[in-house]
Amino acid sequence: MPGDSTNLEKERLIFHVDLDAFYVEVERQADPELRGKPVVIGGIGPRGVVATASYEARKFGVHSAMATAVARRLCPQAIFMRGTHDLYRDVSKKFMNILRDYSPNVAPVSVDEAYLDMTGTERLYGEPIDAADMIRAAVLEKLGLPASIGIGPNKLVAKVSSEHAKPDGVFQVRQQDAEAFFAPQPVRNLPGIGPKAGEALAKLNISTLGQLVTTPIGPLRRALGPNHADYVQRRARGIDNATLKERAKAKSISAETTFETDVSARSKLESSLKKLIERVGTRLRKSRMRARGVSIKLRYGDFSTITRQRTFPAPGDGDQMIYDTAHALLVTAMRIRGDAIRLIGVSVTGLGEQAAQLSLLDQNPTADSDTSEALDTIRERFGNEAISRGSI
Ligand code: DCP
Ligand code: MG
Repeated sequence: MPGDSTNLEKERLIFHVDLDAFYVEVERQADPELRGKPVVIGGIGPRGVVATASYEARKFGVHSAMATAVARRLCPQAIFMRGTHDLYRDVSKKFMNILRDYSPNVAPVSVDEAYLDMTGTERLYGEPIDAADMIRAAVLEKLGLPASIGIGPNKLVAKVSSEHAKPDGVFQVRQQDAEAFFAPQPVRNLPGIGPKAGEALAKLNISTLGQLVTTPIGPLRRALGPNHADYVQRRARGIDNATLKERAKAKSISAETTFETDVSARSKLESSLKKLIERVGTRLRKSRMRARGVSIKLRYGDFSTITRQRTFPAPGDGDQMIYDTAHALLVTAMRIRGDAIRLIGVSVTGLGEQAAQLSLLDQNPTADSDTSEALDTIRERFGNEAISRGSI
């Protein structure tokens, strides 16, 4: 398409703005006593998980997604708190609105981060670094929160640059420098390379992005799958043509829950499974995708973990179909091993765009998709607890 190629020839200017230690800094606004001290926010019960930690606590090795119990061991002098989640949501909205003062094209990605297309703003704001400092100053003045900004020719390079800008800084990488900037970095620094791909690459003795770029595509395709290999190798060179609103492709959507105490009652497990599927199903339908199958994860009291997967009769997005398949997996797994369960998780897999699948392989959309969508609307308006199916 001629329109596309002109867009790609013109170098874009993309900012990735991300607040530093977001939850902690919001709490510090409310209580200045917390400034300069190690602070950990997250679940504070025996099975709680860290949402985030102040940079003072990170020095001791504390990080997001770590068990709070481990964080307590690493940094006992830290202040541990649950956090004020309604407040974070409000502040997040204000933050996004400030960003909209600087660009008409703002794409929020999570509560505290967004991409801004700043292409063509030099006449207005001067050098990109100066524009970034202006935005950081506005966020600091209006919200009291420190922000870091990565600047790049696309979302990918901007995102990786912002990690280098942190905390409280700006870091710019131009297109011609992107490959050299990426080369020495570990492969896991590349968004899109998760633990599984990281392991597959380690088996090929690939640990840096530079090595990934120079690996012949054949072995790479065998290790990562044909589509993913090409995609990842392009990105390892800092190439990314995604528009601002395009989301990185999710290949699965999952949710899991850890019980306060281990559970062996089937009814309790079934109701947890149902709730998880409602969450996963809502996200699936929101993303306008269909899934080819579902997998469940069960972790027992001794931490041993199993996953069981099954494909659907036809790709779909309805809660009922997901539940029926996942439930069959659960029942079979419980028959084989009846031990009490610590964690249950569910994930829908093999995701694809609805339109493409409808025309190519799915002439028979599942009947309960419409009902599920109606429930989503109600959940959105009245909260997730407002409705849940009596007899799924
Ligand atoms: N968060 C969470 N659980 C996670 C990761 C993050 O609840 N596993 C929450 C808490 C964070 C917020 O999301 O404050 C933003 O996530 P970031 O990854 O941007 O982390 P921070 O803003 O806390 O730190 P920084 O961006 O400075 O690394
Ligand atoms: Mg952040």
